[in-house]
Amino acid sequence: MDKRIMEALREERKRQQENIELIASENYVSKSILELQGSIFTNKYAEGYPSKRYYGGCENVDTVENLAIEYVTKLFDVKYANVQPHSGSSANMAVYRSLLKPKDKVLGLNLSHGGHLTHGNPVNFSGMDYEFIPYNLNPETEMLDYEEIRKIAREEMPQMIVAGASAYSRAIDFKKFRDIAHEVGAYLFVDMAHIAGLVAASLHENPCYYADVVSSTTHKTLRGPRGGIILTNNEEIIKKINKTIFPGIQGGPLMHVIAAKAECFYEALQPEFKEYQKQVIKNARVLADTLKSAGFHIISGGTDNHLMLVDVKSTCNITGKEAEEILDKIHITVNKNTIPNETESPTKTSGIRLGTPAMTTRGLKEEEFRKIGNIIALALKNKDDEQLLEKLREEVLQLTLKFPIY
Ligand code: DSN
Repeated sequence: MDKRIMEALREERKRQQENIELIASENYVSKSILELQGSIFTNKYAEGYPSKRYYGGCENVDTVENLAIEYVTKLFDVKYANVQPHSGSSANMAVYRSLLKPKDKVLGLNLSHGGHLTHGNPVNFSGMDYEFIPYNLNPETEMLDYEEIRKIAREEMPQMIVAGASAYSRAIDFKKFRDIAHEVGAYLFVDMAHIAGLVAASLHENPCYYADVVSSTTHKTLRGPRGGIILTNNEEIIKKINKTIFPGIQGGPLMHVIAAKAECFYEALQPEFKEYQKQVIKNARVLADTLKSAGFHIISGGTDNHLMLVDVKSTCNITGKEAEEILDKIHITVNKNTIPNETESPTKTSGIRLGTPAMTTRGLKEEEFRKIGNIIALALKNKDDEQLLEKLREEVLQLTLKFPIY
């Protein structure tokens, strides 16, 4: 292997081992998933779908794609699945292109209120190709306001309503979304990327029971390889989705990733996965409570899922960017994040987003997360005390040493 690439790999292994990883969308995959993603399935071209390929020699990749479909439809109790999207963004693009015409009207959660770029942000293809109308969180509760969404839907009469978020810490009521969509004759599309693992473990309402179509990534709470999926109970919709994914927007599927997705869905069907997800939620509650006790404002007052959004500006008078950098110094990895009614630019922000899936995989429980909350609070409140930061850095290294990554 090239020496410089090998060196980067070595350094990344060291970073992942030594750091407390709190990015809510990251996780550590199993050794089996790592092995499959790095396997010889990467050598194979397989344009098309199982038994309908444009290349010979597809008998083994057909097996893994069929297994991925079998396991994922069982996991989410849904009839049809496309497991080929290379990412969440390409899954979402396929959904829009299958069900909408350019310039159709769509409702989506505002990015700075917890939405995602592909839910209609003006700098993203979704905001350019369709007329997205953003909805916001309620200014008082900092939670989704279903009456307000209904009001906007009635005024705008969109062709589609998108539900789902990247930085929203509360349970989402998909039934309410479905009722609103029905009322105005719109498709309901749920992007469950962040909460897919919780849904798989029956710890969050399953959007497949309510939405016309559901997309997800496979690498967040679901703890699989990086990639996307699309699910639906509607035969006409899956036919359109399949055509849009291939030959519409993608060529050859990444068969090594699909093999790893199959393993991910298999792992998520095991009883241990539910125990893992229960611990993810318990750990998030402890972390949020610890930070609240230290005086931090948690957006919406707490969390029902795997993440929380912390307003660092109102407590410590620092930006999210500064908070990210301070925590980086002591080996805690987080991401700056806009908060509702943001006053800073997206490159600075007033908040940070924290999630528990990755460190829960490493075996951390409530006691460790209480400790992490206290370390974060001390570091952010004493950002210029180099001696204290050094002591906290040592504490983090001692903690991560006890929980090896592989
Ligand atoms: N960028 C991802 C996240 O961190 O939530 C969403 O795609």
